[in-house]
Amino acid sequence: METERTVQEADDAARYRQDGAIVLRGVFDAWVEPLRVGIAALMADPSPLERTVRPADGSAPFFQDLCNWQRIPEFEAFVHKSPAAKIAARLMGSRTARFFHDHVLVKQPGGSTVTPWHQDQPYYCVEGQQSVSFWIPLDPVPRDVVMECIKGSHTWGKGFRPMRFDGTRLYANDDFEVMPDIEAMRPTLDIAGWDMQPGDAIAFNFRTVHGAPGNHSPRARRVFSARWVGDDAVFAQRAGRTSPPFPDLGLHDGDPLDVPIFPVVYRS
Ligand SMILES: O=C(O)CCC(=O)C(=O)O
Repeated sequence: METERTVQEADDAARYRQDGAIVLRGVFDAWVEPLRVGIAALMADPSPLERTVRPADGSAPFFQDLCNWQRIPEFEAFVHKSPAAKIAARLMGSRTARFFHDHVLVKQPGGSTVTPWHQDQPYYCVEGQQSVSFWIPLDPVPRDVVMECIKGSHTWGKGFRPMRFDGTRLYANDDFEVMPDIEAMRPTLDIAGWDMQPGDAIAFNFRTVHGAPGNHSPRARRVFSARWVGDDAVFAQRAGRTSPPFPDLGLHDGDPLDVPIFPVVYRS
């Protein structure tokens, strides 16, 4: 039994490094209820980083908030006590797993907001190959509503221009490439997406190109996303305020991400 699990884990890690996105079934089952409680508390008292998109067509909003793990006890418990850090280290092939930040994304039923195709790394003040986000749904999410990931896109060797979800540029000037028309390229790409149950997770690299449709289902799509980096993570000075912003780190381009706000939670 133990051997079977070890083989499965090694297989997950190999596929993760090859595809840049995999699904993990049931790994956070025990955390579904606590994370639901945490999200309810957050939505009742959002942070200054909250940004809710209200679609022009009057359909339901897309609530987002970031970096709340230090004030929402259920999120803090997830960071320190769930298996996430250990799984992250294994998938990244890293000795350590350092927590980067949490992100809550709630698409209310019927909301038309599409999450545009993007890579996360250019939004962040971090560079490195070893990274993973766990996209953890707290409601059942069918394949036609779920976030999709382009397999292998983390190895394209490209950084795509970060855009705000309202279509404006995140940095006034930057050297990033414009994201190509992924929908037009769809037939030529290997795009992964899964039917998801609460407690499953999509694990994906910060360089993996991903996006999500609007929530045309009759139920909310509550997601808790937990983002981790590995041994090779360094601070990246971007051309403007990153998302999320970390204005007072006192780090320079290329410095290890070694500050208390990004704690090492797992070390093998
Ligand atoms: O949930 C979504 O709509 C998008 C999620 C996403 O872009 C992310 O977690 O990086």
